[in-house]
Amino acid sequence: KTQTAIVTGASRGIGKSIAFKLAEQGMKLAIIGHSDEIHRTAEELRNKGYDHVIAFQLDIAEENQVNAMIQDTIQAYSTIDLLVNNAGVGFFKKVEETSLEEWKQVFDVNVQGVFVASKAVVPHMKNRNSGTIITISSDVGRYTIPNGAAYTATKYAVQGFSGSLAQEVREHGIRVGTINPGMVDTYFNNSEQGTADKEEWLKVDDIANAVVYMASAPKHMLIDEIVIHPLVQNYPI
Ligand code: NJP
Repeated sequence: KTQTAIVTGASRGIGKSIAFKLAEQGMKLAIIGHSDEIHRTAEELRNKGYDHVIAFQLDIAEENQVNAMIQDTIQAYSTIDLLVNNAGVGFFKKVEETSLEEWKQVFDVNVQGVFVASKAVVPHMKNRNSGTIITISSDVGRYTIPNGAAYTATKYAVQGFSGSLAQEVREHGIRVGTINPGMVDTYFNNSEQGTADKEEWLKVDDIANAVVYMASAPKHMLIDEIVIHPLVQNYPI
Protein backbone atom coordinates (compact mmCIF):
# COMPACT_ATOMS: atom_id res chain seq x y z
CA LYS A 1 0.00 0.00 0.00
CA THR A 2 1.22 3.50 -0.82
CA GLN A 3 2.74 5.20 2.18
CA THR A 4 2.46 8.87 3.05
CA ALA A 5 4.94 11.24 4.65
CA ILE A 6 5.07 14.76 6.06
CA VAL A 7 8.42 16.52 5.69
CA THR A 8 8.96 19.83 7.47
CA GLY A 9 11.49 22.37 6.20
CA ALA A 10 11.31 20.93 2.69
CA SER A 11 11.73 24.13 0.70
CA ARG A 12 15.50 23.74 0.54
CA GLY A 13 18.53 22.00 2.04
CA ILE A 14 18.21 18.59 3.72
CA GLY A 15 14.39 18.60 3.80
CA LYS A 16 14.10 19.15 0.07
CA SER A 17 16.37 16.17 -0.59
CA ILE A 18 14.34 14.07 1.87
CA ALA A 19 11.16 14.97 -0.05
CA PHE A 20 12.69 13.85 -3.36
CA LYS A 21 14.08 10.59 -1.92
CA LEU A 22 10.73 9.68 -0.30
CA ALA A 23 8.90 10.51 -3.55
CA GLU A 24 11.34 8.20 -5.36
CA GLN A 25 10.29 5.50 -2.88
CA GLY A 26 6.72 5.99 -4.06
CA MET A 27 5.47 7.92 -1.04
CA LYS A 28 2.74 10.56 -1.15
CA LEU A 29 3.95 13.79 0.38
CA ALA A 30 2.88 16.77 2.44
CA ILE A 31 5.77 19.23 2.43
CA ILE A 32 6.10 22.20 4.75
CA GLY A 33 8.12 25.40 4.42
CA HIS A 34 8.11 28.83 5.98
CA SER A 35 8.72 30.78 2.77
CA ASP A 36 6.85 30.55 -0.54
CA GLU A 37 9.82 28.60 -1.89
CA ILE A 38 7.91 25.52 -0.70
CA HIS A 39 5.58 25.91 -3.69
CA ARG A 40 8.60 25.82 -6.02
CA THR A 41 9.74 22.56 -4.42
CA ALA A 42 6.25 21.13 -4.95
CA GLU A 43 6.40 22.25 -8.59
CA GLU A 44 9.80 20.60 -9.07
CA LEU A 45 8.48 17.36 -7.60
CA ARG A 46 5.44 17.41 -9.90
CA ASN A 47 7.67 18.18 -12.90
CA LYS A 48 9.55 14.98 -12.08
CA GLY A 49 6.27 13.07 -12.26
CA TYR A 50 5.54 12.88 -8.54
CA ASP A 51 1.88 13.91 -8.56
CA HIS A 52 0.98 13.31 -4.92
CA VAL A 53 2.43 16.43 -3.32
CA ILE A 54 0.63 18.95 -1.12
CA ALA A 55 2.59 22.03 -0.06
CA PHE A 56 1.92 24.05 3.09
CA GLN A 57 3.50 27.41 3.79
CA LEU A 58 3.38 27.85 7.57
CA ASP A 59 5.36 28.49 10.73
CA ILE A 60 6.14 25.11 12.29
CA ALA A 61 6.03 26.66 15.78
CA GLU A 62 2.37 27.71 15.35
CA GLU A 63 0.23 24.95 16.81
CA ASN A 64 -3.02 25.95 15.07
CA GLN A 65 -1.36 26.04 11.66
CA VAL A 66 0.36 22.71 12.23
CA ASN A 67 -2.83 21.03 13.49
CA ALA A 68 -4.74 22.29 10.43
CA MET A 69 -1.99 20.97 8.16
CA ILE A 70 -2.13 17.51 9.79
CA GLN A 71 -5.93 17.40 9.45
CA ASP A 72 -5.74 18.47 5.78
CA THR A 73 -3.11 15.80 5.12
CA ILE A 74 -5.19 13.06 6.77
CA GLN A 75 -8.19 14.22 4.75
CA ALA A 76 -6.22 14.10 1.50
CA TYR A 77 -4.33 10.83 2.04
CA SER A 78 -6.32 9.06 4.81
CA THR A 79 -3.11 8.04 6.60
CA ILE A 80 0.20 9.44 7.78
CA ASP A 81 2.92 6.81 7.95
CA LEU A 82 5.94 9.02 8.49
CA LEU A 83 6.66 12.43 10.01
CA VAL A 84 10.10 13.91 9.38
CA ASN A 85 10.77 16.82 11.73
CA ASN A 86 13.50 18.53 9.76
CA ALA A 87 12.74 22.28 9.89
CA GLY A 88 15.38 24.06 11.91
CA VAL A 89 17.36 27.26 12.28
CA GLY A 90 20.68 28.01 13.88
CA PHE A 91 23.26 30.68 14.52
CA PHE A 92 26.59 30.63 16.26
CA LYS A 93 27.38 33.34 18.79
CA LYS A 94 28.78 33.71 22.25
CA VAL A 95 26.17 33.61 25.03
CA GLU A 96 26.80 37.24 25.96
CA GLU A 97 26.12 38.25 22.34
CA THR A 98 22.90 36.22 22.04
CA SER A 99 19.69 38.20 22.49
CA LEU A 100 16.68 36.78 24.30
CA GLU A 101 14.76 37.15 21.04
CA GLU A 102 17.29 34.98 19.17
CA TRP A 103 17.21 32.44 21.98
CA LYS A 104 13.41 32.24 21.82
CA GLN A 105 13.29 32.05 18.04
CA VAL A 106 15.66 29.10 17.78
CA PHE A 107 13.71 27.28 20.51
CA ASP A 108 10.38 28.06 18.79
CA VAL A 109 11.41 26.39 15.54
CA ASN A 110 13.78 23.64 16.69
CA VAL A 111 12.00 22.51 19.86
CA GLN A 112 8.41 23.79 19.87
CA GLY A 113 8.10 22.89 16.18
CA VAL A 114 9.11 19.29 16.87
CA PHE A 115 6.72 19.13 19.83
CA VAL A 116 3.62 20.46 18.08
CA ALA A 117 4.08 18.39 14.91
CA SER A 118 4.82 15.17 16.83
CA LYS A 119 1.94 15.75 19.23
CA ALA A 120 -0.44 16.26 16.30
CA VAL A 121 0.43 12.98 14.52
CA VAL A 122 0.67 10.67 17.56
CA PRO A 123 -3.12 10.15 18.08
CA HIS A 124 -3.52 9.27 14.39
CA MET A 125 -0.57 6.86 14.46
CA LYS A 126 -1.82 5.32 17.72
CA ASN A 127 -5.21 4.62 16.13
CA ARG A 128 -3.46 2.74 13.33
CA ASN A 129 -0.95 1.09 15.66
CA SER A 130 1.74 2.12 13.20
CA GLY A 131 3.94 5.09 12.29
CA THR A 132 7.44 6.50 12.28
CA ILE A 133 8.64 9.88 13.56
CA ILE A 134 12.16 10.89 12.58
CA THR A 135 13.72 14.12 13.80
CA ILE A 136 16.75 15.68 12.16
CA SER A 137 18.59 16.74 15.28
CA SER A 138 22.35 17.27 15.25
CA ASP A 139 25.69 15.94 16.40
CA VAL A 140 25.57 18.89 18.80
CA GLY A 141 22.64 17.16 20.46
CA ARG A 142 25.28 14.70 21.72
CA TYR A 143 28.25 16.90 22.58
CA THR A 144 28.74 20.63 23.00
CA ILE A 145 30.60 23.18 20.91
CA PRO A 146 31.68 26.71 21.87
CA ASN A 147 29.73 29.68 20.47
CA GLY A 148 26.64 27.61 19.91
CA ALA A 149 24.94 27.51 23.29
CA ALA A 150 21.42 28.38 22.08
CA TYR A 151 21.50 26.02 19.08
CA THR A 152 23.19 23.23 21.04
CA ALA A 153 20.60 23.60 23.82
CA THR A 154 17.76 23.14 21.30
CA LYS A 155 19.29 19.95 19.94
CA TYR A 156 19.89 18.50 23.41
CA ALA A 157 16.22 19.32 24.10
CA VAL A 158 15.12 17.50 20.96
CA GLN A 159 17.19 14.42 21.89
CA GLY A 160 15.48 14.32 25.27
CA PHE A 161 12.07 14.85 23.74
CA SER A 162 12.52 12.07 21.15
CA GLY A 163 13.87 9.56 23.64
CA SER A 164 11.01 10.13 26.03
CA LEU A 165 8.39 10.02 23.28
CA ALA A 166 9.92 6.83 21.84
CA GLN A 167 9.36 4.98 25.11
CA GLU A 168 5.85 6.38 25.46
CA VAL A 169 4.60 5.23 22.04
CA ARG A 170 6.54 2.04 21.28
CA GLU A 171 3.69 -0.08 22.69
CA HIS A 172 1.45 1.52 20.06
CA GLY A 173 3.62 0.38 17.17
CA ILE A 174 5.15 3.83 16.68
CA ARG A 175 8.89 4.22 16.13
CA VAL A 176 10.66 7.44 17.09
CA GLY A 177 14.29 8.13 16.22
CA THR A 178 16.77 10.87 15.46
CA ILE A 179 19.35 11.49 12.77
CA ASN A 180 22.32 13.45 14.01
CA PRO A 181 24.49 14.87 11.27
CA GLY A 182 27.70 16.80 11.52
CA MET A 183 28.43 19.52 8.95
CA VAL A 184 26.09 19.35 5.94
CA ASP A 185 26.32 21.56 2.86
CA THR A 186 22.97 23.45 2.93
CA TYR A 187 21.67 27.03 3.29
CA PHE A 188 21.87 26.68 7.10
CA ASN A 189 22.90 29.70 9.17
CA ASN A 190 22.55 32.10 6.21
CA SER A 191 25.04 30.21 4.08
CA GLU A 192 24.83 29.10 0.46
CA GLN A 193 24.61 25.50 -0.71
CA GLY A 194 27.36 24.26 -3.01
CA THR A 195 30.17 26.67 -2.13
CA ALA A 196 33.80 25.52 -2.48
CA ASP A 197 34.55 25.74 1.26
CA LYS A 198 31.91 23.07 1.95
CA GLU A 199 33.00 20.66 -0.75
CA GLU A 200 34.04 17.94 1.73
CA TRP A 201 31.03 18.34 4.02
CA LEU A 202 28.14 15.88 4.01
CA LYS A 203 25.69 16.29 1.14
CA VAL A 204 21.93 16.65 1.61
CA ASP A 205 21.41 13.27 -0.08
CA ASP A 206 23.59 11.57 2.57
CA ILE A 207 21.06 12.58 5.22
CA ALA A 208 18.04 11.82 3.02
CA ASN A 209 19.38 8.29 2.40
CA ALA A 210 19.59 7.80 6.18
CA VAL A 211 15.93 8.84 6.48
CA VAL A 212 14.92 6.29 3.84
CA TYR A 213 16.94 3.57 5.63
CA MET A 214 15.39 4.37 9.00
CA ALA A 215 11.82 4.69 7.70
CA SER A 216 11.92 1.55 5.56
CA ALA A 217 13.38 -0.74 8.25
CA PRO A 218 11.16 -3.76 9.00
CA LYS A 219 8.33 -2.99 11.42
CA HIS A 220 9.87 -4.98 14.28
CA MET A 221 12.99 -2.84 14.13
CA LEU A 222 13.60 0.61 15.63
CA ILE A 223 16.71 2.46 14.57
CA ASP A 224 17.02 4.83 17.53
CA GLU A 225 19.70 7.07 16.16
CA ILE A 226 21.99 7.53 13.21
CA VAL A 227 25.07 9.72 13.67
CA ILE A 228 26.91 10.82 10.52
CA HIS A 229 29.94 13.06 10.07
CA PRO A 230 32.03 14.13 7.12
CA LEU A 231 35.45 12.49 7.38
CA VAL A 232 37.11 15.91 7.58
CA GLN A 233 35.17 16.94 10.71
CA ASN A 234 37.08 16.75 13.96
CA TYR A 235 34.74 15.99 16.85
CA PRO A 236 34.86 14.42 20.31
CA ILE A 237 33.87 10.72 20.43
O1 NJP B 1 19.00 24.16 6.66
P1 NJP B 1 18.35 25.09 5.53
P2 NJP B 1 19.31 22.57 6.73
N1 NJP B 1 8.56 26.94 9.92
O2 NJP B 1 18.46 26.45 6.09
C1 NJP B 1 12.65 25.56 7.14
C2 NJP B 1 19.75 20.34 10.95
N2 NJP B 1 21.21 20.28 10.85
O3 NJP B 1 18.73 21.84 5.60
O4 NJP B 1 12.05 29.40 5.33
C3 NJP B 1 8.66 26.07 8.91
O5 NJP B 1 18.95 24.80 4.19
C4 NJP B 1 13.12 26.39 5.99
O6 NJP B 1 11.99 26.88 5.28
P3 NJP B 1 12.08 28.26 4.36
C5 NJP B 1 19.17 21.70 11.23
O7 NJP B 1 19.27 22.06 12.58
C6 NJP B 1 21.87 20.90 9.86
O8 NJP B 1 20.74 22.44 7.03
O9 NJP B 1 10.87 28.14 3.51
N3 NJP B 1 9.81 25.79 8.28
C7 NJP B 1 13.96 25.40 5.21
O10 NJP B 1 13.14 24.62 4.36
C8 NJP B 1 17.75 21.51 10.78
O11 NJP B 1 16.96 20.97 11.81
C9 NJP B 1 23.27 20.85 9.81
O12 NJP B 1 13.38 28.18 3.61
C10 NJP B 1 10.91 26.44 8.69
C11 NJP B 1 14.55 24.51 6.29
O13 NJP B 1 13.76 24.73 7.49
C12 NJP B 1 17.87 20.50 9.64
O14 NJP B 1 19.19 19.96 9.72
C13 NJP B 1 23.97 20.17 10.78
C14 NJP B 1 10.88 27.38 9.73
C15 NJP B 1 16.00 24.84 6.61
O15 NJP B 1 16.80 24.62 5.50
C16 NJP B 1 17.69 21.09 8.25
O16 NJP B 1 18.52 22.23 8.08
C17 NJP B 1 23.27 19.55 11.79
C18 NJP B 1 9.64 27.62 10.35
N4 NJP B 1 9.50 28.51 11.34
C19 NJP B 1 21.90 19.61 11.81
N5 NJP B 1 12.14 27.87 9.90
C20 NJP B 1 24.08 21.51 8.75
N6 NJP B 1 23.48 22.07 7.72
O17 NJP B 1 25.33 21.50 8.84
C21 NJP B 1 12.93 27.26 9.00
O18 NJP B 1 23.97 18.91 12.72
N7 NJP B 1 12.20 26.39 8.26
